[in-house]
Amino acid sequence: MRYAFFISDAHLGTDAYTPSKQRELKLIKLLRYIQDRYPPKETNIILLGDIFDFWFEWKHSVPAGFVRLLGTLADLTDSGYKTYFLPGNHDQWTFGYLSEEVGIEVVPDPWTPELNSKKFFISHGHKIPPLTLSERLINTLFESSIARKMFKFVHPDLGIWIAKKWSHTSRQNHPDVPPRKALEKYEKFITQMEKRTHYDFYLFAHLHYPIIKRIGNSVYVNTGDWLTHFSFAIFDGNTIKLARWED
Ligand SMILES: [Mn+2]
Repeated sequence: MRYAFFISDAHLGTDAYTPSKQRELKLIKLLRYIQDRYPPKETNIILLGDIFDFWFEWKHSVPAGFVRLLGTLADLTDSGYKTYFLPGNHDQWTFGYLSEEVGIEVVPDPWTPELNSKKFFISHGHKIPPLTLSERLINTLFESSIARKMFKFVHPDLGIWIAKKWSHTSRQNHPDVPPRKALEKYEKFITQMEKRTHYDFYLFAHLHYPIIKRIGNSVYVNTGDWLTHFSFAIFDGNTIKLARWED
């Protein structure tokens, strides 16, 4: 496996910034670009979380929309591209639909694969310590299997309405300026981690701010977002670069 593309934080389903449909079509252009130029057997597509502003799978129902993206991803997986989905804090409720229907492999957070003999530490970022008490409570609630079971009993129309209310509040916490404190927190985390285990590349999302920076012998990358930056990271088998989709 030689190439990898890292994409995050499209928050599809919200029309904040650029309308969702426009951003979805732009994302599909990137996926078609990959399909046209990169060989399936050697290319990974890694979705690093919050691709959807809200995703939840009921037993016989999934949120309406995103058919073009899901169809394109299914086409990619059918033609041999390895596609991974690392859930973010907005779309961690996938219980088999994305893997069985779309062919995407759902991976845990953090995920530490080896690609072309390089070691990767990949995380959405919302669980990187230290966390405030409210962050810890919300992470525990969202990961709770009892809460998930209970939410399945909520009618999808009501459930998605509640989720959108929450998501709106949550997005107000994402400023458009460099989130300096959070970036520093991730850097500290990397420095601590490197004392125990070495990873060549640390990939994070969640902050909606693209960044690439050398820390000691590692490279720290934040993929940015598909809301305003339309940024993504490319691993060419050896090094990693940030890029921006322009059109
Ligand atoms: Mn997030």
